[in-house]
Amino acid sequence: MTASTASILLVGLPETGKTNYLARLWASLREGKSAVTSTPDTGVIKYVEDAVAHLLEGAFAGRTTLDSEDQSATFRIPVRASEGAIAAELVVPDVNGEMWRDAVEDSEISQRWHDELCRTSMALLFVRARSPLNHMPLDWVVSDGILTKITPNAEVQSRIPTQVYLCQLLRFLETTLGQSGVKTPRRVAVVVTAWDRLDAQQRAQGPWRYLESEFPLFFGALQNSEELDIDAFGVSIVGGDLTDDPGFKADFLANGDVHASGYVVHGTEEQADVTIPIAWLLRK
Ligand SMILES: Nc1nc2c(ncn2[C@@H]2O[C@H](COP(=O)(O)OP(=O)(O)OP(=O)(O)O)[C@@H](O)[C@H]2O)c(=O)[nH]1
Ligand SMILES: [Mg+2]
Repeated sequence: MTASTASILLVGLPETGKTNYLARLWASLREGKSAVTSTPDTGVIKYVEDAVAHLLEGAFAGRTTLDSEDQSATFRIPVRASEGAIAAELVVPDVNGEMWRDAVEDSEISQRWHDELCRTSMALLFVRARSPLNHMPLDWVVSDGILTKITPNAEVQSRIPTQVYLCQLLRFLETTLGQSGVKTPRRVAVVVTAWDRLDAQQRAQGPWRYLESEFPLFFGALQNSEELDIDAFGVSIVGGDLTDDPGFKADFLANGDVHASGYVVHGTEEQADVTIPIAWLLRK
């Protein structure tokens, strides 16, 4: 990475859709017809290619097991948007979500990822719509203490609302992104994955409204962040659910083309191009 090249990191709690988005993104980057493209001379990147292979077989890619401290496993995919846009590199593979969850619970991020965030000025922050792991109720008696210091008590942890974790992840980004003198803008695209799982009314209202109703505390923190340039995106990587919707899966396998599937909602507008959140990060 040269000093003038920005990098983009994927950040999110377990099972929030990081790897599957990366797989779908990679399919588009490889095809070269989207708002963001990549130079294909990066060779065959097995990790992402394997994830794409799952999608082609009509299954979501599995959970990430890579050791987050294994630096040798990290590589960077150069990404480019329109003429004049910021050139950047996507840091892959995405770290598994346990690392981010532990960082919140310990109120501390490992040195290796702290340094990576400081060298990075942009991030995709993942939230998964209707994830069984989303813990919704905000219990102020518990959360109050957590916001000042995350408790090591397992019983209490299991009641920590997801939005409290999200607020802390946002705080990490605010305090680290671009801190080692990076000149490119400090930007965060909040990506709400599995957008296809929401009902028609929620989908029509767009990702900001979704965040406001499901995670009001996190929504407030995003709105009040003076330090970062933030926008929200709804993403469905293939346009439906390959796990719980056998009809959709059968149709996808019979007629689906991974490159023509999936969409992004920005504002309330739906667009077929899944690279849109990256294009937003890279805009001049
Ligand atoms: N319906 C639907 N489900 C999705 C979509 N994207 C992700 N998912 C679901 O989310 C699950 C988790 O996705 P992963 O990509 O493995 O999540 P991750 O953030 O990489 O998880 P870790 O590796 O554990 O950190 C998948 O197995 C799918 O069930 C989507 O666009 N639509
Ligand atoms: Mg993963």
